[in-house]
Amino acid sequence: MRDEKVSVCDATLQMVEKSHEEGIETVWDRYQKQLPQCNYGMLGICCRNCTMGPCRIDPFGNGPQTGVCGATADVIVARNLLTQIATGTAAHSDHGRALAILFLNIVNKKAPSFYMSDSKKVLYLAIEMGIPVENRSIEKIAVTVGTKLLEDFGRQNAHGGLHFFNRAPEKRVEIWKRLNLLPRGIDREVVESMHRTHIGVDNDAASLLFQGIRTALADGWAGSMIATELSDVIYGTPTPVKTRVNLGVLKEDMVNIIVHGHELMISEMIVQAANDRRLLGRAEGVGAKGINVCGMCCSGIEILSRHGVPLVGNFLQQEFAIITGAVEAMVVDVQCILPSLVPLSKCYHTQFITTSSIAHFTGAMHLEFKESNAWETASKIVEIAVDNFKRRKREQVCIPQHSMETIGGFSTESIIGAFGGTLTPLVNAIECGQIRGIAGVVGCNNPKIRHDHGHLTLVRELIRNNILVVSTGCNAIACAKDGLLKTDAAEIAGDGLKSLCREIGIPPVLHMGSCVDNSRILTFIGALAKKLNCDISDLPVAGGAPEWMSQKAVSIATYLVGSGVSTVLGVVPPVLGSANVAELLLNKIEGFVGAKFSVEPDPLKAACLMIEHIEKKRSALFSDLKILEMETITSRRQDEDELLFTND
Ligand code: NFS
Repeated sequence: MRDEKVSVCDATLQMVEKSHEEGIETVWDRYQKQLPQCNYGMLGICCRNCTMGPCRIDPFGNGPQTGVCGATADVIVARNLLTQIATGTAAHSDHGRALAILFLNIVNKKAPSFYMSDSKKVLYLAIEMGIPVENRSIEKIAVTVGTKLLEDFGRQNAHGGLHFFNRAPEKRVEIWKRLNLLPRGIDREVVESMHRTHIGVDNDAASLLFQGIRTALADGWAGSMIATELSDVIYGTPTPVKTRVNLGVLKEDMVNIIVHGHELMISEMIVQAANDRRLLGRAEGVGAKGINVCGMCCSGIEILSRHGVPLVGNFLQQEFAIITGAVEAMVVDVQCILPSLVPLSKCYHTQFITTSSIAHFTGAMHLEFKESNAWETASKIVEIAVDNFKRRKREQVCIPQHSMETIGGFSTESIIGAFGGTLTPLVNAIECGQIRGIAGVVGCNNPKIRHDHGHLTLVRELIRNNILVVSTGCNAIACAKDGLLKTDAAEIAGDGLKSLCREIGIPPVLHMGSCVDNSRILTFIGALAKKLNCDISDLPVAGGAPEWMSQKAVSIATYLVGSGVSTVLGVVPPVLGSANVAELLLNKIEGFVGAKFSVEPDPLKAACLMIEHIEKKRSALFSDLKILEMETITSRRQDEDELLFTND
């Protein structure tokens, strides 16, 4: 029997059924086995930072109210949250550092398989960073750009300034300066956060939380932004591109290779190797009609945005791709890769291959990817996948016939380009009430929430209420599978947004890339605030993360709030064990940074919160504006859980 409760995605449900028939354990089975989950952990009031513990606080006030060292619930909760933010920032920023090093190696001719795809962007970056460009070769300019961006990781004080913070409007920078929130260097903030969480260092919840904001800002406006900008320079700045999404992009008669994770170096090279004549000939030799490279999660988004490579699915679909029985190789790098994929692959013929020096999985084949051996390693991986086609167990193969056409590739540049090279039409559309404003909806899947239901319910309600949605990461994949990233999805938008989409020729939900590319959203709203000569917190914008789960998501939500964007979370973060921390995050913080967190597991109610916030900001920003009626909840449609379009 199909367990409809776990997902709204038909392809996924079909594979859940297959997993049950074949006796395969997946993420939802493991989640059930964990229930009931530890309440101390959920409230954030357990500490195992030192070996006087582990300690826990009694939330009912009957037992201990401090750890052995004397740390209160406030300190323990804030310290745990800071650790999550530092981890998320480290993950995004290490990705950025890898790209900065690769970029310098490319311009210094030490990475022979790579080249600069967008040298115009190098020039723009140089001008933006105040680097002289007159009478200098692009190579020399590029070396200075790369060196200066790499320096942002090791910078020791805020006075030198991290390079992209000037993309924020002056009013925002003033707030950061006043609150001492300007990060000094990316690595410095992560290290200092870890230092502060050591036993007996920072024992004040507010102090810990403000360090969390400063660290997260170093992620959004520096580590992630460097990653995005240099990905564009090396691999090309995305422009709108059509492709297909969902498990149905796997091909029964071809060698299927999935690239999964977050970095581009390996996935780009595998895409190239899969077009190599020798390897195509080899595929023919084993009876395959070709080599089908597909993406998963953010690696998939990166190659989708740049080359239109089909995408298999989002975070909770990674196991089900293997369960189709049709995947010859699952090639992974870093982040969001379930360790369960190793034993799962062994139940099928799939070769699970790890490629990163920092991400080893016990029992996996490891082929380390380096700049110096990129082409050789990619070719070897494709060769292994091709040869593995012969081992495919035909009786195990079942590919759901669900895939959806989608449009990706909306970089900040291409969105502004779509509006004719200026933000004026967008501002006019908001001022005259054609649309209310903009929502950034982002984040993961989480087995605590019905797969994709939070994403789709929230996004549909927003566009129905004339809010343009920009989306990244696993939210964008959910929207893509549902057809919301096609231009004809404007049909279910409110009349104003529908007419704007038709005029401009865009979908009502714009796919801005991977999670690291949330920095594109920051760049975009920074430019919008400058255009309107206001702070980001004055803009009619809001953030939403209905199904978030990772530490990176904690960092993203924190830098959005720290940048002035109020953000609604669909999963309760582990902070409720401290009334003071919860009060600070849900209310008091607004008095400092002009934005706050909200928690609302019901996606329709979350939409209401976002719409009300956006409308409040819009009316404060423009006088004489047309007030738009809300169409939320009361307009809840009977078919809210059905897919918008039938898969074609
Ligand atoms: Ni983002 Fe990409 Fe997805 Fe969540 Fe993971 S894949 S970086 S963290 S799960 S959105």
